[in-house]
Amino acid sequence: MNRPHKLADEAVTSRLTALPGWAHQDGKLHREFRFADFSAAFAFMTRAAMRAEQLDHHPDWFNVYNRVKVQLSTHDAGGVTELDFLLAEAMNGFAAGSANQ
Ligand code: HBI
Repeated sequence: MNRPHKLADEAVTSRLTALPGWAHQDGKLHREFRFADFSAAFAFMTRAAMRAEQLDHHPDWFNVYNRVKVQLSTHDAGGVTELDFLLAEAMNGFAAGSANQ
C-alpha cells in the first residue's frame, strides 16, 4: 500500500466512534487490552504482529503479564493515518472474546 497521508484531528475523532476502546492523544491512537493471563496476551500479540508485518505497519506496545498497551501512529506521516485504523480494527478483532477492557 502507498503510504497514506496524515488524517486531520476531526477525521480521527469521527472515525473513533466506530472503534471501541481506542482514544486519540498526542497524535496517536491508544488502547490498553487486558487478557486472562500472559498466554492469552501473547497469543494476541502474535496475531497482531503477523498482521503488522502484512501491512508493513508496526505498533508501539508494552506488555506486562496480561496487559498490552498499544500506541499506533504512522511515523513516516507524523500522525494517525488509515493504516493505524486498519491495524487497530484488526487488533479489536483479535481481542474480541478474550480481552477485558
Ligand atoms: N510502522 N507505525 C509505523 N509507522 C511507520 O511509519 C512505519 C512502520 N513500519 C514500517 C515502516 N514505516 C517502513 O515502511 C519505513 O520505515 C521504511
